[in-house]
Amino acid sequence: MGNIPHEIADNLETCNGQILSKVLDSVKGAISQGISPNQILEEGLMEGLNGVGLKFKVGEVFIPEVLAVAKTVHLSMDFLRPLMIGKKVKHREKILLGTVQGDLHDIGKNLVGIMLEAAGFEIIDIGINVPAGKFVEAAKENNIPIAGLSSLLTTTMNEMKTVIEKFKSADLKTKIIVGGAPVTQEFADKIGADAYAVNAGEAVERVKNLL
Ligand code: B12
Repeated sequence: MGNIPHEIADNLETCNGQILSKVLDSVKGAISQGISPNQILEEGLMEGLNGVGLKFKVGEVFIPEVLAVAKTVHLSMDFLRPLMIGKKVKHREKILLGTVQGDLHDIGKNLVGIMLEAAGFEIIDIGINVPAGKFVEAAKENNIPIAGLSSLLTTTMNEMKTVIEKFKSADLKTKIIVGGAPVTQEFADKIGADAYAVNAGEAVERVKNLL
Protein backbone atom coordinates (compact mmCIF):
# COMPACT_ATOMS: atom_id res chain seq x y z
CA MET A 1 0.00 0.00 0.00
CA GLY A 2 1.54 3.36 -1.02
CA ASN A 3 1.81 6.21 1.44
CA ILE A 4 -1.44 8.07 0.80
CA PRO A 5 -0.64 11.27 2.78
CA HIS A 6 2.61 11.71 0.80
CA GLU A 7 0.74 11.02 -2.41
CA ILE A 8 -1.75 13.76 -1.43
CA ALA A 9 1.15 16.17 -0.82
CA ASP A 10 2.77 15.29 -4.14
CA ASN A 11 -0.51 15.69 -6.00
CA LEU A 12 -1.15 19.11 -4.45
CA GLU A 13 2.34 20.19 -5.46
CA THR A 14 1.63 19.50 -9.11
CA CYS A 15 -0.90 22.38 -9.00
CA ASN A 16 -2.52 20.61 -11.95
CA GLY A 17 -6.32 20.94 -12.06
CA GLN A 18 -6.92 17.38 -13.25
CA ILE A 19 -4.72 15.90 -10.55
CA LEU A 20 -6.12 18.26 -7.88
CA SER A 21 -9.63 17.03 -8.63
CA LYS A 22 -8.54 13.59 -7.39
CA VAL A 23 -7.11 14.79 -4.08
CA LEU A 24 -10.42 14.72 -2.21
CA ASP A 25 -10.91 11.11 -3.32
CA SER A 26 -7.44 10.28 -1.95
CA VAL A 27 -8.35 11.96 1.35
CA LYS A 28 -11.54 9.88 1.55
CA GLY A 29 -9.57 6.78 0.59
CA ALA A 30 -7.01 7.45 3.33
CA ILE A 31 -9.79 7.74 5.92
CA SER A 32 -11.40 4.50 4.79
CA GLN A 33 -8.01 2.82 5.26
CA GLY A 34 -7.87 4.00 8.85
CA ILE A 35 -5.31 6.80 8.42
CA SER A 36 -5.98 9.52 11.00
CA PRO A 37 -7.30 12.93 9.92
CA ASN A 38 -4.33 14.53 11.68
CA GLN A 39 -1.84 12.52 9.67
CA ILE A 40 -3.66 13.35 6.44
CA LEU A 41 -3.67 17.01 7.38
CA GLU A 42 -0.03 17.24 8.44
CA GLU A 43 1.75 14.83 6.12
CA GLY A 44 -0.60 15.35 3.19
CA LEU A 45 -2.41 18.68 2.93
CA MET A 46 -0.02 20.94 4.89
CA GLU A 47 3.08 19.30 3.46
CA GLY A 48 1.73 19.80 -0.07
CA LEU A 49 0.76 23.38 0.66
CA ASN A 50 4.29 24.11 1.90
CA GLY A 51 5.69 22.72 -1.33
CA VAL A 52 3.31 24.91 -3.32
CA GLY A 53 4.40 27.91 -1.22
CA LEU A 54 8.03 27.29 -2.18
CA LYS A 55 7.15 26.99 -5.87
CA PHE A 56 5.09 30.19 -5.61
CA LYS A 57 8.03 32.01 -4.02
CA VAL A 58 10.42 31.16 -6.85
CA GLY A 59 7.82 31.89 -9.54
CA GLU A 60 7.26 28.31 -10.66
CA VAL A 61 3.51 28.62 -10.04
CA PHE A 62 1.20 31.63 -9.94
CA ILE A 63 -1.91 32.87 -8.13
CA PRO A 64 -4.50 30.88 -10.17
CA GLU A 65 -2.70 27.62 -9.42
CA VAL A 66 -2.30 28.50 -5.73
CA LEU A 67 -6.00 29.38 -5.59
CA ALA A 68 -6.91 26.01 -7.08
CA VAL A 69 -4.70 24.27 -4.52
CA ALA A 70 -6.21 26.36 -1.68
CA LYS A 71 -9.71 25.40 -2.87
CA THR A 72 -8.75 21.73 -2.87
CA VAL A 73 -7.33 22.05 0.65
CA HIS A 74 -10.55 23.78 1.79
CA LEU A 75 -12.73 21.01 0.36
CA SER A 76 -10.55 18.37 1.99
CA MET A 77 -10.61 20.20 5.33
CA ASP A 78 -14.41 20.48 5.12
CA PHE A 79 -14.50 16.70 4.78
CA LEU A 80 -12.03 16.10 7.65
CA ARG A 81 -13.50 18.68 10.03
CA PRO A 82 -16.44 16.62 11.42
CA LEU A 83 -14.15 13.62 11.79
CA MET A 84 -11.72 15.65 13.85
CA ILE A 85 -14.34 17.32 15.97
CA GLY A 86 -16.17 14.09 16.69
CA LYS A 87 -19.50 13.85 18.39
CA LYS A 88 -20.70 16.80 20.43
CA VAL A 89 -17.94 17.90 22.75
CA LYS A 90 -19.26 20.15 25.47
CA HIS A 91 -18.94 23.73 24.25
CA ARG A 92 -16.99 26.01 26.46
CA GLU A 93 -16.13 29.62 25.81
CA LYS A 94 -16.66 31.29 22.48
CA ILE A 95 -13.57 32.19 20.50
CA LEU A 96 -13.69 34.85 17.79
CA LEU A 97 -11.45 34.31 14.77
CA GLY A 98 -10.70 36.46 11.76
CA THR A 99 -8.03 37.43 9.25
CA VAL A 100 -7.15 41.11 9.48
CA GLN A 101 -8.02 43.75 6.92
CA GLY A 102 -6.12 43.58 3.63
CA ASP A 103 -5.39 39.88 4.02
CA LEU A 104 -7.25 37.11 2.21
CA HIS A 105 -5.39 34.08 3.57
CA ASP A 106 -7.58 31.81 5.65
CA ILE A 107 -6.33 28.22 5.55
CA GLY A 108 -4.26 28.60 8.73
CA LYS A 109 -7.04 30.45 10.55
CA ASN A 110 -9.52 27.73 9.57
CA LEU A 111 -7.16 25.08 10.85
CA VAL A 112 -6.83 26.92 14.16
CA GLY A 113 -10.66 27.02 14.27
CA ILE A 114 -10.94 23.28 13.66
CA MET A 115 -8.43 22.47 16.40
CA LEU A 116 -10.11 24.80 18.89
CA GLU A 117 -13.49 23.37 18.03
CA ALA A 118 -12.09 19.87 18.51
CA ALA A 119 -10.94 21.01 21.95
CA GLY A 120 -14.53 21.97 22.80
CA PHE A 121 -14.62 25.70 22.10
CA GLU A 122 -17.33 27.40 20.10
CA ILE A 123 -15.88 29.26 17.14
CA ILE A 124 -17.25 32.47 15.73
CA ASP A 125 -15.37 32.96 12.49
CA ILE A 126 -15.83 36.39 10.94
CA GLY A 127 -13.81 35.57 7.86
CA ILE A 128 -11.07 37.34 5.95
CA ASN A 129 -10.21 40.98 5.27
CA VAL A 130 -11.91 41.98 8.53
CA PRO A 131 -11.72 45.68 9.51
CA ALA A 132 -10.63 46.39 13.10
CA GLY A 133 -14.06 47.76 14.03
CA LYS A 134 -15.77 44.56 12.96
CA PHE A 135 -13.66 42.49 15.37
CA VAL A 136 -14.73 44.78 18.21
CA GLU A 137 -18.42 44.74 17.20
CA ALA A 138 -18.45 40.94 16.96
CA ALA A 139 -16.70 40.60 20.33
CA LYS A 140 -19.28 42.89 21.97
CA GLU A 141 -22.23 41.18 20.33
CA ASN A 142 -21.14 37.70 21.37
CA ASN A 143 -19.53 38.48 24.70
CA ILE A 144 -16.22 37.04 23.57
CA PRO A 145 -13.43 36.30 26.07
CA ILE A 146 -10.74 35.60 23.44
CA ALA A 147 -10.23 36.81 19.89
CA GLY A 148 -7.70 35.28 17.49
CA LEU A 149 -6.23 37.41 14.72
CA SER A 150 -4.53 35.93 11.68
CA SER A 151 -2.16 37.61 9.23
CA LEU A 152 -0.04 35.99 6.53
CA LEU A 153 1.47 39.09 5.00
CA THR A 154 4.20 41.35 6.31
CA THR A 155 2.13 44.20 4.86
CA THR A 156 -0.96 43.36 6.97
CA MET A 157 0.57 42.23 10.25
CA ASN A 158 0.59 45.79 11.59
CA GLU A 159 -3.19 45.79 11.20
CA MET A 160 -3.17 43.50 14.25
CA LYS A 161 -1.89 46.42 16.30
CA THR A 162 -4.79 48.56 15.05
CA VAL A 163 -7.25 45.86 16.12
CA ILE A 164 -5.66 45.60 19.59
CA GLU A 165 -5.83 49.38 19.98
CA LYS A 166 -9.52 49.38 18.96
CA PHE A 167 -10.25 46.77 21.63
CA LYS A 168 -8.42 48.87 24.21
CA SER A 169 -10.23 52.06 23.31
CA ALA A 170 -13.59 50.21 23.41
CA ASP A 171 -12.64 49.19 26.96
CA LEU A 172 -13.26 45.51 26.28
CA LYS A 173 -11.58 42.82 28.34
CA THR A 174 -11.27 40.46 25.39
CA LYS A 175 -7.85 38.79 25.34
CA ILE A 176 -6.11 38.76 21.99
CA ILE A 177 -4.10 35.91 20.53
CA VAL A 178 -2.24 36.45 17.27
CA GLY A 179 -0.72 34.14 14.67
CA GLY A 180 0.22 33.62 11.05
CA ALA A 181 3.48 32.84 9.26
CA PRO A 182 5.23 36.25 9.59
CA VAL A 183 4.10 36.77 13.21
CA THR A 184 6.54 36.05 16.05
CA GLN A 185 6.43 36.14 19.84
CA GLU A 186 8.51 39.35 19.72
CA PHE A 187 6.04 40.98 17.37
CA ALA A 188 3.12 39.84 19.52
CA ASP A 189 4.78 41.39 22.60
CA LYS A 190 5.54 44.59 20.73
CA ILE A 191 1.93 45.17 19.68
CA GLY A 192 0.55 44.25 23.11
CA ALA A 193 -1.13 40.94 22.23
CA ASP A 194 -1.92 38.65 25.17
CA ALA A 195 -0.61 35.55 23.41
CA TYR A 196 0.99 34.16 20.29
CA ALA A 197 1.01 30.65 18.87
CA VAL A 198 3.14 29.28 16.08
CA ASN A 199 0.59 26.67 14.98
CA ALA A 200 -2.91 25.35 15.56
CA GLY A 201 -1.90 22.83 18.22
CA GLU A 202 -0.09 25.46 20.23
CA ALA A 203 -3.04 27.84 19.76
CA VAL A 204 -5.24 25.43 21.73
CA GLU A 205 -2.71 25.37 24.59
CA ARG A 206 -2.37 29.17 24.64
CA VAL A 207 -6.13 29.70 24.57
CA LYS A 208 -6.58 27.33 27.51
CA ASN A 209 -3.86 29.23 29.41
CA LEU A 210 -5.54 32.57 28.71
CA LEU A 211 -8.81 31.46 30.27
C1 B12 B 1 -2.33 29.74 -0.21
C2 B12 B 1 -1.62 31.06 -0.36
C3 B12 B 1 -2.29 32.11 -1.00
C4 B12 B 1 -3.73 31.99 -1.46
C5 B12 B 1 -4.64 32.11 -0.19
C6 B12 B 1 -5.88 31.25 -0.29
C7 B12 B 1 -6.56 31.12 1.04
N1 B12 B 1 -7.86 30.89 0.95
O1 B12 B 1 -5.99 31.20 2.12
C8 B12 B 1 -3.86 33.20 -2.44
C9 B12 B 1 -3.61 32.73 -3.85
C10 B12 B 1 -5.20 33.95 -2.38
C11 B12 B 1 -2.69 34.08 -2.00
C12 B12 B 1 -2.60 35.40 -2.33
C13 B12 B 1 -1.48 36.20 -2.02
N2 B12 B 1 -0.35 35.80 -1.42
CO1 B12 B 1 -0.16 34.06 -0.57
N3 B12 B 1 0.37 32.36 0.01
C14 B12 B 1 -0.28 31.24 0.11
C15 B12 B 1 0.67 30.14 0.65
C16 B12 B 1 1.17 29.32 -0.55
C17 B12 B 1 0.13 29.18 1.70
C18 B12 B 1 -0.47 29.85 2.96
C19 B12 B 1 -1.12 28.78 3.79
O2 B12 B 1 -2.32 28.55 3.69
N4 B12 B 1 -0.32 28.02 4.57
C20 B12 B 1 -0.77 26.85 5.35
C21 B12 B 1 -1.34 27.28 6.69
C22 B12 B 1 -1.83 26.05 7.48
O3 B12 B 1 -0.28 27.86 7.41
P1 B12 B 1 -0.42 29.30 8.09
O4 B12 B 1 -1.36 30.12 7.35
O5 B12 B 1 0.94 29.81 8.35
O6 B12 B 1 -1.14 28.96 9.47
C23 B12 B 1 -0.54 28.32 10.58
C24 B12 B 1 0.20 29.27 11.52
O7 B12 B 1 0.70 30.42 10.90
C25 B12 B 1 -0.79 29.55 12.60
N5 B12 B 1 -1.80 30.60 12.44
C26 B12 B 1 -2.34 31.13 11.34
N6 B12 B 1 -3.30 32.01 11.66
C27 B12 B 1 -3.39 32.03 12.99
C28 B12 B 1 -4.21 32.76 13.86
C29 B12 B 1 -4.08 32.59 15.22
C30 B12 B 1 -4.96 33.35 16.14
C31 B12 B 1 -3.09 31.71 15.73
C32 B12 B 1 -2.93 31.56 17.19
C33 B12 B 1 -2.27 30.97 14.89
C34 B12 B 1 -2.43 31.14 13.52
O8 B12 B 1 -1.47 28.32 12.72
C35 B12 B 1 -1.71 27.81 11.40
C36 B12 B 1 -1.85 26.31 11.46
O9 B12 B 1 -0.73 25.68 12.02
C37 B12 B 1 1.81 31.04 1.30
C38 B12 B 1 3.18 30.39 1.37
C39 B12 B 1 3.44 29.69 2.68
N7 B12 B 1 4.23 28.68 2.63
O10 B12 B 1 2.94 30.10 3.72
C40 B12 B 1 1.76 32.29 0.41
C41 B12 B 1 2.19 33.64 0.99
C42 B12 B 1 1.66 33.83 2.40
N8 B12 B 1 1.55 34.58 0.09
C43 B12 B 1 2.30 35.60 -0.19
C44 B12 B 1 1.93 36.66 -1.06
C45 B12 B 1 3.02 37.67 -1.36
C46 B12 B 1 0.63 36.76 -1.58
C47 B12 B 1 0.09 37.88 -2.48
C48 B12 B 1 0.49 39.31 -2.07
C49 B12 B 1 0.54 37.55 -3.91
C50 B12 B 1 0.22 38.61 -4.94
N9 B12 B 1 1.29 39.08 -5.56
O11 B12 B 1 -0.89 38.99 -5.12
C51 B12 B 1 -1.44 37.65 -2.38
C52 B12 B 1 -2.07 38.49 -1.26
C53 B12 B 1 -3.56 38.44 -1.24
C54 B12 B 1 -4.08 39.08 0.03
N10 B12 B 1 -4.44 40.36 -0.04
O12 B12 B 1 -4.13 38.44 1.05
C55 B12 B 1 3.65 35.54 0.52
C56 B12 B 1 3.72 36.49 1.71
C57 B12 B 1 5.06 37.20 1.78
C58 B12 B 1 5.10 38.11 2.94
N11 B12 B 1 6.12 37.93 3.72
O13 B12 B 1 4.30 38.97 3.15
C59 B12 B 1 3.73 34.00 0.87
C60 B12 B 1 4.57 33.70 2.13
C61 B12 B 1 4.35 33.31 -0.38
C62 B12 B 1 5.80 33.69 -0.62
N12 B12 B 1 6.73 32.93 -0.12
O14 B12 B 1 6.09 34.66 -1.25
N13 B12 B 1 -1.78 33.36 -1.28
